[in-house]
Amino acid sequence: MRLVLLGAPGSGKGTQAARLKDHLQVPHISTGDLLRAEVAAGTPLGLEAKAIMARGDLVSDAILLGMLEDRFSREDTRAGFILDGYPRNLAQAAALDALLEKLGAPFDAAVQLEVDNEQIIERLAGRAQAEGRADDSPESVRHRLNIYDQQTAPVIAFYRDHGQLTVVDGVGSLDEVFARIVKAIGREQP
Ligand code: B4P
Repeated sequence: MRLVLLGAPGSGKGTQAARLKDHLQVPHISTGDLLRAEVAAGTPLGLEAKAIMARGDLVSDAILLGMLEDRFSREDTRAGFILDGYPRNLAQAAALDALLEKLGAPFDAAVQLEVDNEQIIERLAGRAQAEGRADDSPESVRHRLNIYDQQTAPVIAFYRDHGQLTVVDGVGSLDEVFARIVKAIGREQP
């Protein structure tokens, strides 16, 4: 299963991907986690990304593509993958298509987790208190939601127009949302 997980910041992509990876037995590739690992390790890329991420802006497409090519060159992605946090704009969607075509493995499903902004703001405020992530400050969350509307919503529209999108209600308990996703992709059984 090659799954692309889409949705606004805080819609639960990372939360559900962590469960889906065990269910589907494929790696979870989170561009946010890859970037945070670079920041934590203090690499040149991480130093560049740190302030951009804290503001809630998108890190450059070139950096993201390089990271992704590197990750997809690893053997474990042959079995499939759950891609979380990418693509976030139309240029990234085109780059992903080209990358997967090169690997001879187009994605099977693009699932959008749909959650209203009020709930998102509430969730990220909760995470800001629990984990203190710099980009969960109210100012940064507002900015991330604006970027999502301007840059990522067109990706969703593009996949919808091409009949590649499945929309799943992302509001409810973790178990409820998980059950909806596996049903939507026809993988209730592992
Ligand atoms: P991400 O790491 O992708 O962060 P996110 O959008 O906040 O995460 P997600 O939707 O996965 O939310 P989560 O499950 O954690 O990106 C962070 C930054 O990295 C970006 O702003 C950008 O700077 C950079 N970046 C990443 N990818 C990039 C790209 N492709 N191009 C350029 N830049 C990129 O859930 C959030 C909270 O909700 C958690 O606290 C969770 O416990 C809670 N929650 C989840 N499901 C819930 C439910 N059903 N009910 C109640 N709470 C729930």
